[in-house]
Amino acid sequence: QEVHAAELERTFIAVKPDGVQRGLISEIISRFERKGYKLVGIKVVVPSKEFAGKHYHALKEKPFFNGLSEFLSSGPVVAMVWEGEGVITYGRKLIGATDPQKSEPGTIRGDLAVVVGRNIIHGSDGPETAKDEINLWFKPEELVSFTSNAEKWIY
Ligand code: FUP
Repeated sequence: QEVHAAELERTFIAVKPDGVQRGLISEIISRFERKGYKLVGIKVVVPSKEFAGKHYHALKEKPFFNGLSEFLSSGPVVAMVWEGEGVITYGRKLIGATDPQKSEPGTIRGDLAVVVGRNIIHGSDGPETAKDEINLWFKPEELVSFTSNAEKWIY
């Protein structure tokens, strides 16, 4: 096993309003936690439509942008930051393809969602967006840094 002194990778994950309404918060947290990733920030928020638009700013030219921003702001969202080796890329794997009709069984969207407009979860798609999204949703003091006892059995 290796000693990890360097800061571990972090990603932004959100359970969207549909996932919250359907009671899937713990199911989603479980999948990341059991994999071996570490939760370093979490809160429940109802984002404003303006805030949702900021979150999805890269999609502002898309025809579904308005509906998407409205949907994200339609109820409570569970905003999280997860940490661990490869968590950005592997987190996307756990989540599955954007369209749940195309997500593999075994993935969160594949197992738990049916249509693209209600795909229950968001995950940053790369290191830059991860940084931007974490900064958008969280203040630095809302995130913790700690070593869990399990870590020496994971790494
Ligand atoms: P993802 O990173 O998998 O969430 O996918 P995108 O960033 O491409 O899309 C963000 C969200 O837009 C999706 F989660 C759902 C919504 N969307 C639609 O509603 N219709 C589309 O055709 C594509 C995406």
